[in-house]
Amino acid sequence: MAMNTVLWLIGLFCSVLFVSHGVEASHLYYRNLQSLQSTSIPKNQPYRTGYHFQPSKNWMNDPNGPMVYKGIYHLMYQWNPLGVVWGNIVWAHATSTDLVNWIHHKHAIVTSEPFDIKGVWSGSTTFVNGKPIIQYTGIIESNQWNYQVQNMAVPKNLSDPYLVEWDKPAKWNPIMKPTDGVNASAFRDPTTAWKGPDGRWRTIIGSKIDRKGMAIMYRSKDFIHWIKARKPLHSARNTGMWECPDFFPVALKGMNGVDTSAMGPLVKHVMKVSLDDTRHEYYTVGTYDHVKDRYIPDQGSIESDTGLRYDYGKFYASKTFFDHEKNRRVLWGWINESSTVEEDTKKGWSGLQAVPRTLWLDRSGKQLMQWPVREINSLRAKRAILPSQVLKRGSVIKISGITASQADVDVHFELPKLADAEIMDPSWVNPQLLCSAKPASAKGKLGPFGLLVLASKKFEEQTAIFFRVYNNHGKYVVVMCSDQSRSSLEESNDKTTYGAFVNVDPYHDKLSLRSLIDHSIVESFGVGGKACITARVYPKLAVGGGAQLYVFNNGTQNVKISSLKAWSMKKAHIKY
Ligand code: DQQ
Repeated sequence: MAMNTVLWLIGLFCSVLFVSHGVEASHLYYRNLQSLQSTSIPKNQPYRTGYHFQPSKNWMNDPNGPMVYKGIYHLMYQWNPLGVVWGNIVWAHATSTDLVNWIHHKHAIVTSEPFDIKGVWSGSTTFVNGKPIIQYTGIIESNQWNYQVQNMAVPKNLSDPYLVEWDKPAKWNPIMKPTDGVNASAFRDPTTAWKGPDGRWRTIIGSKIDRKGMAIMYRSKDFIHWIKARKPLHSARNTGMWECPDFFPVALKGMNGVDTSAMGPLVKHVMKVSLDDTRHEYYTVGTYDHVKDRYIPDQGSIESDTGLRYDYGKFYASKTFFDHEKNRRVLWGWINESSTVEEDTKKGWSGLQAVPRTLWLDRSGKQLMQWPVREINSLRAKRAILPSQVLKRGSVIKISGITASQADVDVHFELPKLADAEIMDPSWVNPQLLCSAKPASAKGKLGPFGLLVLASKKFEEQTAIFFRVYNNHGKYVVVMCSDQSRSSLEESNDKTTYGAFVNVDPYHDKLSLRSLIDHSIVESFGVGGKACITARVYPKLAVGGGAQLYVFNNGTQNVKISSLKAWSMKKAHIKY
């Protein structure tokens, strides 16, 4: 039996084991692998990234407690110091002055006390009177599997901008226990807290009762003693366990972020949850009724992973923080591998963080917009420009002169003859299925047009990110696809195609596409950040100098490139 089949069976066995105990694991447990360091990590690492955040080795998952303190950005994250699969988790800690280059410090939080002896899981930072306080989930020793409580950690030395030392006050921890009928194995991931007009702090914890996902709310006067609210801030039927909830205000107008405690007529609120069952996230935009302490999503919101998502590809356990120094809200999200555990073991690492994104409310008030933080532009090096031109039907144009395996490309299209769009089939309600049924190779009328990235010289390998435009009873529907089906000659990887409808009127607006290409990751931002799709790919031929970049049009109608710029990207410095 092949090694990966064996590992898969072990994984399956483990999940079955936990389900039979009535407990759902948030990650697959590979008990026999979690402390098995990869021996002889290969020097040749074609899939390690140049400018995405990743640890030196081993497994990484959720971003934890991000913040900016005294001009220094902090990113902590769930890390396994001993293996390439989930397990032995600590809070690894890195800091940066620009969100691009990072220096690691000693682990911020590790298991040590009765209140976290079995695990230090995800959590967030809140500024309380200017002082950062972390709240995180501890796993305690118990007959019950994965018994979860919430703890706090405070900096030992507030004059150290790197906040290297953290204290977990035994006097106060745990600060929240799963009392009152709360499911102890479904009680985790405290959010950044906010202060209500009554001066009391509020925080929420992800949970569920049967299949009803919920955000349990706690209140506190002093940030030490917390009292559970009778009702959750919000819940939704049939969504399963809510991991890593995030709840924050966004300004009604403009791109600036606002403090997590901001409320009133100038803001809307956003609730994001990560669904353990599907490993997808969704968010809604709505109103926070601070008198009743309830969140009410706007009418028409879809509360499942068919609703709005930050990212329609790989992106999970995300978390925002308010960057008070630059007045923006910044989003971090974990991107896992699409390769087998066997491959991860060979390369010696697993998991990346997406490039941090600035996030704000779209002018429509109905959805969020996202864009890579502007600091990423500082890595732009050699530039290639394609002059404005018609991209004829059936054409493929090469973009030369840059490092196509580590690049940033931004293209804007104009559509001269919208009337020729294909008629939308009313059964196409799921964009991902539509994109899978119509890959880049399937000719259309207005589209597919977009980028071919990480393409090999003879196109045996290629990842295509593209648009198709349809006519739906006189209204235009735009779908954005990321087609990984031909991304690698290697068969064992997950090559799922992703798709998203983009809420845009191509009659008035240009269809733009920016892709951050980084060896094994392609992060794409459609129409200024209205729809984002992140994919992991593992080409065999399109690596290093073997990778090519193209713009293509496989529709029967010409489209116009109004501008195309691409840059080689320099390497970010990450010190371990
Ligand atoms: N990962 C953490 C949990 C969280 C999950 C454990 C989400 O706290 O629910 O590593 O990926």
